[in-house]
Amino acid sequence: MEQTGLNKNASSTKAGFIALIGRPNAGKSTLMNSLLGEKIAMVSQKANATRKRSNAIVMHNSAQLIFVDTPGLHEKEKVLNQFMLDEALKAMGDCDIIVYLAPVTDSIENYQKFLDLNQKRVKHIIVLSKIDQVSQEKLFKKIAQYNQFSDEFEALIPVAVPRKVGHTDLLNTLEKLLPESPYLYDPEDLTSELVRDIYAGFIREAIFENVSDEIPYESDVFIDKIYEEGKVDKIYATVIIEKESQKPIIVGKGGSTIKRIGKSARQKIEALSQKQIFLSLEVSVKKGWSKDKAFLEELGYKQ
Ligand SMILES: Nc1nc2c(ncn2[C@@H]2O[C@H](COP(=O)(O)OP(=O)(O)OP(=O)(O)O)[C@@H](O)[C@H]2O)c(=O)[nH]1
Ligand SMILES: [Mg+2]
Repeated sequence: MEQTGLNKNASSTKAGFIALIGRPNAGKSTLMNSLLGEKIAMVSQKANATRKRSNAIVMHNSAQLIFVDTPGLHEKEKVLNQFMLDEALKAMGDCDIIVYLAPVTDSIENYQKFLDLNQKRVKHIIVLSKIDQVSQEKLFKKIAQYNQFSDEFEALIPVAVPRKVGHTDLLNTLEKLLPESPYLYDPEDLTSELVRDIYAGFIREAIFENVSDEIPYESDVFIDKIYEEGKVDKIYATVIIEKESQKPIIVGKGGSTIKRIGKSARQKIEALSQKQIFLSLEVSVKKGWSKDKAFLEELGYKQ
């Protein structure tokens, strides 16, 4: 049956929220982008890239799978880290199904910690990620370890994003587990996120790519304004950093680093929007921003 618009016939469709949960760097955001077939979430080789929940709406047969990407489960220290952990825990409690992602090289102890955190005992699937990085033998050994807990999970699916290994299997399994429901969003929508949040993520991704050490973790991005002028979308954004001493690093000699960040972010935004983009980046120092609750709310860290 062809679906057009919101489907009111609850008996023929399925829909629900699927939280992507796992340690930092497990590959949650990468998998969400890959299942959607569009890059909307920022990704990094460095851990603790994702800071707030975001979602991707994936249509599969007659099911609407709403994937919720979350910050990695990690030890808390700062206000921002506490926010990030709470985001993940809330997503776990609010969803229909959890996909617990663990790189195939990860220790099984982390899975046991996850089981303790899943206090509402929401149904979960294990996704063993990055299986392209190990031999078959190592993969089978790891599967055997997880299988000791087979009463706990609904399915275990090995996945590798580069060749989309395991994607159809994962979507089919999730479709079976989802409740019957009318669609919760327009099937044409890719996400319910605001464009400004997606673009801020791409600018953060470009910062992660271009500056090392602590700056990616001690910075954030605020979109000041976005407007259309002729065929061009104009975006004005501010990069917030923690210390005056970080300014020359992020700006670079003659502005070279901030220009590189801007160019890379612009290309990522253009790839998604399919429009010509003008991006202007300012740098502003705000000491202690990641511990300032009111300012964090301004940046969109609201629960
Ligand atoms: N080889 C390989 N690399 C992968 C795969 N999936 C993700 N990666 C890489 O793993 C790194 C981390 O990916 P992310 O998607 O940012 O991980 P995350 O779980 O969202 O991390 P946080 O947001 O920090 O919690 C990136 O460099 C990805 O390119 C995979 O299937 N194979
Ligand atoms: Mg992420």
